[in-house]
Formats: sequence, structure tokens, C-alpha cells
Amino acid sequence: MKVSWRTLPTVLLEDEILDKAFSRAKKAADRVDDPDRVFRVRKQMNRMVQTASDIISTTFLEMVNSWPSLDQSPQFDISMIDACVGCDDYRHHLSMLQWGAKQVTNISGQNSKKIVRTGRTELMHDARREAYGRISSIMRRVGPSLLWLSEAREVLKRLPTIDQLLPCIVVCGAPNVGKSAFISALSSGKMEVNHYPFTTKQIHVGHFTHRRLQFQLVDTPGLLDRPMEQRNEIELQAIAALENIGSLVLFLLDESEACGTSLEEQNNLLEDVQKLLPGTDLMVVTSKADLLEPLPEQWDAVRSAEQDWIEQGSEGEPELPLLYDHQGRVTMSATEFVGMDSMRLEIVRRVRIARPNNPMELPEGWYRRDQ
Ligand SMILES: Nc1nc2c(ncn2[C@@H]2O[C@H](COP(=O)(O)OP(=O)(O)OP(=O)(O)O)[C@@H](O)[C@H]2O)c(=O)[nH]1
Ligand SMILES: [Mg+2]
Repeated sequence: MKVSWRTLPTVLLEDEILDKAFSRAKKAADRVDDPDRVFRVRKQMNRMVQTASDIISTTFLEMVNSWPSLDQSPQFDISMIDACVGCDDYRHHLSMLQWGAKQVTNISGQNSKKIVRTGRTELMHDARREAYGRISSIMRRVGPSLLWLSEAREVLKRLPTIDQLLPCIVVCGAPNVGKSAFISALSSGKMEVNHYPFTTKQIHVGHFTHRRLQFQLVDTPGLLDRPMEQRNEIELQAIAALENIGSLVLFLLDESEACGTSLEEQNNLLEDVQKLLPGTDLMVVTSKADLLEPLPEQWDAVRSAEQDWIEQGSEGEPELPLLYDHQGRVTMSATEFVGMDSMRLEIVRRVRIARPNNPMELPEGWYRRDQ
């Protein structure tokens, strides 16, 4: 299930909803035409009460329906919602709208009865006025929830969109090691740029397609910049959320230290990540191979194997040689584009192993004969 956080409709606030409801109600009353004064007032007052209450309860219920239900959300979304806005609050404020819709409907039922049962027009007016007063006070109770949802929408809009059904490769490492450059080099088409709502840092989401299966690549900036004990709970939850989406975690190490973080600190961070994501396949890759001195031994061999493959149309799944650094770690250069296609094919193989249940899985919307 792909949740479209970015298309959640605008949340109308307390006054906007009341204005809309009461002005539509007035228009509806103006359209009433009956030569008998008592009948006319009765119809008018009834229309006002019912229209106002219908508009409010419909607005509330439509909102409740357009916001994803947590019970049916994938674990990643739940963790992100919890980290960004809090699941308890999320549930509470949506249930306030449900409560409000019910209250407003009851009020209109009760006051309509009063209007119908009397023959005196001033009592009809009183009943209408009373209904408006009660509706307004319900709105005042729901107002803070509308405000909360409106703010939550702004936060959730900025979440990355990740398709749960497709493999997802989480790219992490210290600042400046080349995560974004790596994602960009592997992606066909443009990277999406999103934000983690609680930092100003940009998250890059890239995609590539292999044999019609789309692979997603996600950045983790801002989450791992500090030692474990200094991270707040929200960040820890967000990191834990990564566990739920990552078919494979790539940890980039910059051995040249051009990133500004010492290799020792980068290794400490690697240990932290291993602890945080115990169940996830982790692949350590060194970045910026072009800065290594001397260049990796197979630099030219890998580059020409990759070029040949591209010239042949990048078909199939050959065992392209991987590029290794002097410590025997897989490496690549995102700026020179050497070792990138080999890496892509290696990622495809690793993801396949990490998702052993998936060979039978078909893309959304397909069906299987034996089911
Ligand atoms: N020489 C060389 N430089 C690279 C390579 N990849 C990235 N860089 C450079 O390293 C710097 C950081 O690259 P980014 O891709 O922004 O690194 P990042 O890990 O996304 O950084 P943050 O998002 O700030 O954590 C940039 O100046 C890049 O040009 C590479 O393969 N070779
Ligand atoms: Mg980056």
C-alpha cells in the first residue's frame, strides 16, 4: 500500500467550517418558498439546522476517511508517524472529528423535532438558534484537533514516499561521504528531494529499474550525525523505521577522510548502525574510489567491463567484476562512474537473497493463476 501523504486535502479550521456551514444553511433557507407563513418558517428553520449539521459532519467524516488508518498502515509509516507527530495524538484527533460528527448530527435531530412539533414561529426560531449555539460549542471542542491535524499534515507532506512492495536500499554513512552522489549516480531519472520533518536536511530518494522491478534508494541524512547517546528518541525511532523498509542497507565509508570525519569515527558509526538494524543485511562500501592512491588495481578492468556492458545495451545480469579497495572492500566512484554498474548488479543480487519469499510476488495489480 502506498500512502499518499502528500495529497492529504487541506484541513479547514474551526471558523472556516462554521462559516461555510452557516452560509450554506442560510442560502438553503432562502430558497424555501411557501405562501403559508408558519409552514415557510418551519421549513426554513429545519433546512438551516439540517444543512449546517450535514456540512459539518460530512466535512469531518471525509477527513477521517482520507487520513490513513494506522491499523492498516505499513510498519514504516507507523514508525514515521510516531516519530513525526505521535500515533496516540494522531488517533485521538481523528476520533475527535468522529465524535464531533456524531454530536452535530444528534443536535440537528433533536432541534428539528422541536421545530416540527411547535406551531409558534418564534419557538421555531429559538430552536434553530439553540441548535446553532450547540453546534458552535461542539466546534470549539473540535477546533484544537483541526489545528493539530492541519499542522500534522504539513509535517507528513514532507515525508518521503516509499513503496512498501518494492525493494528499498537504505544508504547511510557519516556526513559528506557521498551518499547523495551515490544515489544520484545509480538513479535513472531525477532524484526526489524530501525532508525529514524534524530536521532541515534533505532526503534523496532515487530509483532504478532492473528487469522491470523498480529499486528504491533512500538517503539518511541528519539521522546519524551524532553519537548514539546524544540522539533523541525521535531520531532513534526514525532510524528504527529504516529497518522496516530496508531490503539492504549500504554503509558508505570515505577512506580518504575528505568528508571531514575520521575513519575511526566512521567505524564507530558503523558499529552503531549494526546495533540499530540487527536484522538487516548490511553492505559496507567505500566511496570516492577515484581519490584512492594508488587507484584500485582493477580500476581499468572494471571500467572497460562496464563500458562494454553499456554498449551492449545493459541487458541481462552478467557477473561484472566488482571494484575493490586496498583493504578488500567493495568500492566505487560516483563522480567518475566507475564500479557503479557492478554495484547495481551486486545490489540486485543481495536484495534477491534478502527477500527470499519474493520470487512469487508480482507487482501490484497483477494476479496469479494459482490463487
Ligand atoms: N572525488 C569524489 N568526490 C565525491 C564522490 N562522491 C561524492 N563526492 C563529493 O563529496 C562531497 C559530498 O557528497 P554528497 O553526495 O553530498 O555527500 P552526502 O553523504 O550526501 O553528504 P550529506 O548529505 O551532507 O551527509 C561532494 O563534494 C561530492 O562532490 C566520488 O565518488 N568521488
Ligand atoms: Mg546528502
